[in-house]
Amino acid sequence: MVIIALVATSLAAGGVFAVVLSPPPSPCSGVSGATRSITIVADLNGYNGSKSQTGPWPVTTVHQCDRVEITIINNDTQAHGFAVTYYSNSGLEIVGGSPPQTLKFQATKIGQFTMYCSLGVCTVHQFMRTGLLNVT
Ligand SMILES: [Cu+2]
Repeated sequence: MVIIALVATSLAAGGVFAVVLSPPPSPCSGVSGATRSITIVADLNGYNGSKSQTGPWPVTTVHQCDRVEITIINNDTQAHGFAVTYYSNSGLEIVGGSPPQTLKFQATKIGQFTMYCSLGVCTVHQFMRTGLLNVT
């Protein structure tokens, strides 16, 4: 009787786990979306002059399933990073004097995502923490 109860419990739990663990279908499967090109210039004024802004900067809005291409131009002599929460947490590192780099991803998830410098050592780091990507 105990054994039967245990088997029944594990089967029930297995069923629950199977439901929880099966990945949801991608909201963008089969959807190519529009391409959104964004350019960010990193220099001693921050990202696109974010040093002189009080709120989030730069701010950009795309639609869900759009293909986002963010090009980072580093006009500084020191290295800067560029990351986007959820979409690219590790981000890019652009050494001073190196060619632009482009981060590409499909905006599968709706929400607000921070665009920020993923290197903590640059001298204008405090101005590179408030970029905002809205996915609507
Ligand atoms: Cu930094």
